[in-house]
Amino acid sequence: MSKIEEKSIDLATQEALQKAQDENIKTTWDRLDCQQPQCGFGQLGSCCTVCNMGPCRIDPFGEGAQVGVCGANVDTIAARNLARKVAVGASAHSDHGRDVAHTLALLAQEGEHKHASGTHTHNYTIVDTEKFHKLAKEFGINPENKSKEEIAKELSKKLLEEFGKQEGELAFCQRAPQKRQQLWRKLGLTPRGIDREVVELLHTTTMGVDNDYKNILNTAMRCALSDGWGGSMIATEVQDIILGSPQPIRGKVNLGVLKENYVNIVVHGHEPVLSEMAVKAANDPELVKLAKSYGAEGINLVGICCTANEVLMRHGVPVAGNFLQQELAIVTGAVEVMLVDVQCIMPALHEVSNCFHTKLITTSSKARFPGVMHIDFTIDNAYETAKAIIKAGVENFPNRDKQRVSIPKHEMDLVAGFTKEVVFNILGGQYRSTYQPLNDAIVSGRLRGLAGVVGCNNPKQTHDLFHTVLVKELIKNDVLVLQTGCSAIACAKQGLLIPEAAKLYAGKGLQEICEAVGIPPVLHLGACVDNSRILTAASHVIAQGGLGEDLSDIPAAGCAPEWMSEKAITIGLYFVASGVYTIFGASPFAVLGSKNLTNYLTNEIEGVVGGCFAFSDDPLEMARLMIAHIDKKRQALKLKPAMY
Ligand code: SF4
Ligand code: MSK
Repeated sequence: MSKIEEKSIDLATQEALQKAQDENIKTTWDRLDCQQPQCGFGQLGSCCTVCNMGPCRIDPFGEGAQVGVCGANVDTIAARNLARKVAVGASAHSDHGRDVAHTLALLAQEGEHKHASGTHTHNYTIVDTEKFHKLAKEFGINPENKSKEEIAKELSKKLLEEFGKQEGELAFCQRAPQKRQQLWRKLGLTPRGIDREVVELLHTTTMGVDNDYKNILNTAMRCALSDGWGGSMIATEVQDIILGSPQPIRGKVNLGVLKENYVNIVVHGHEPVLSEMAVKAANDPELVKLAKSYGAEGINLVGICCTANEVLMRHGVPVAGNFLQQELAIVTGAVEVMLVDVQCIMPALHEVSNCFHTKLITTSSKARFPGVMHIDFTIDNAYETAKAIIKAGVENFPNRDKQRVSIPKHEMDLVAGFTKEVVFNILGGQYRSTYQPLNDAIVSGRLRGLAGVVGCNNPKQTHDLFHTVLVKELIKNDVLVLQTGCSAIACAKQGLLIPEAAKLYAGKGLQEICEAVGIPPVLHLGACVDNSRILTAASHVIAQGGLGEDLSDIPAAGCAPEWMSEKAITIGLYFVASGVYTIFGASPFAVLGSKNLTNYLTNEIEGVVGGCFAFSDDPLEMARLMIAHIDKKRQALKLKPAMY
């Protein structure tokens, strides 16, 4: 078993892990130890369970079986395995997008009901009217002389149709540069309907259908694009409309945001529709009064994972931690309720919460745990549900064992909320929103380029180490870093998401820019679905001019250094299919068993779509590779070398 300092670089995590160890509470790191050695066939992607003639596995040393019972070789098997993960990742993001679009539809219905009955029943409203009207126009709806309910009804119908469409092109593909759209059309990669692409990918990867690994990859890319330029983009856009578009906002991050004398409620998962109501309910005077009657000073709502990013971006709600800290928040002994929705919620939370007074409460009919309290959340009972959950937390406060409470004192400031619109405004000034200063900075070489660093944590790597080392190296070399998800939380904990970080860590060019406009050298763009913000921001960079005609021309690169989720693979593939050079960290997705597929993904595919993958288990090497790629793109554009 490795030492605690080898498990995480984060001091709060180390302290909480020590407490878990002292109290003999098992965490993900212990369970990883119990899994050793992990299956070599699984790691190489050369095991197939697609049909009941198997499971089959291909001998990597060329001595044993080289094909499965049906005759599938390792290229087919590895490509199918990868593709199925892409389908799952796309379905997770896109189902999230569907639920948010559905909320918009219900909002319209309830609004109509309100007009008819004169009563106010709904919990949600249109918060960002400007974005709402812009999006309506993008979908061919003229908002003039229409009530917001009428527009919401028409718009939600069109958005929901994006999921079930059988032909044509997803509407948001038109946001991509013309050249990229043409390439997708030429290659047959333009997604038609979101659900259709997921279903088709699953179909083609079943036994006895597609055996051409390159063709399987094409189908997978179309599916991944239906996530990035479809489901995820719908989630981001509609969340901004009904919950408000983020603005730069200060917040705090790490386990130290839990408060000893308060009722602590942790929201965890991905869909912000309920947690938005939880934020309101935590401030409900009736519930605050109740908390005080139990001896607490108030109610402290904090977040984990992407739900945390959502409520941070919109309300400045503190972030307790990223993926690998979910169990540790409970281990502090100070959490009354952990409210979970969907995705990235470890099944182990049930057992860990049973070691304390913490109530784990599930809220989605899609994500239930046996024996765990479930309070079903629906859009029309949103506020009541949130109140009931917060109340359960307040009533649980007296059950806390004060002797077992130990909250690590570590917390850090951060600034989040940098959407594509915000970057537009900040760079161009309020009256001249433009990306020109950003493009000029890249052209002049003051800024070397852009990097997206995203994704999860994985106990196979030292927690937060890769994110931090990589991002520090990038900003040192004048690369402006855009972040989402648990990666943003990792770097925030290390103090990289505050404007002051520019002086401490950034190269001279990036420092000058950050100081001129008052931004951190690392910009937090939101949750995992908000990777779609990176796509639209990059499209604006191209539209602004001077940096080529396609996304693949921009001096930019992406990386998921500590990834673990299938969703990360889908994100990686839609970035590659959009023309971005993308590195995956220590455990490359399981394709290495197939030399052909690995070569295709890391080499040949660049000639097809302009982007490709690289795999590395060294964060400094990742940075070097990304910077070399950025410099290659600068040369191709005939730009001067980086200034400093
Ligand atoms: Fe084996 Fe082929 Fe069935 Fe896969 S599809 S389990 S390789 S027989
Ligand atoms: S939450 S997908 S662990 S980034 Fe989006 Fe974090 Fe990865 Fe989940």
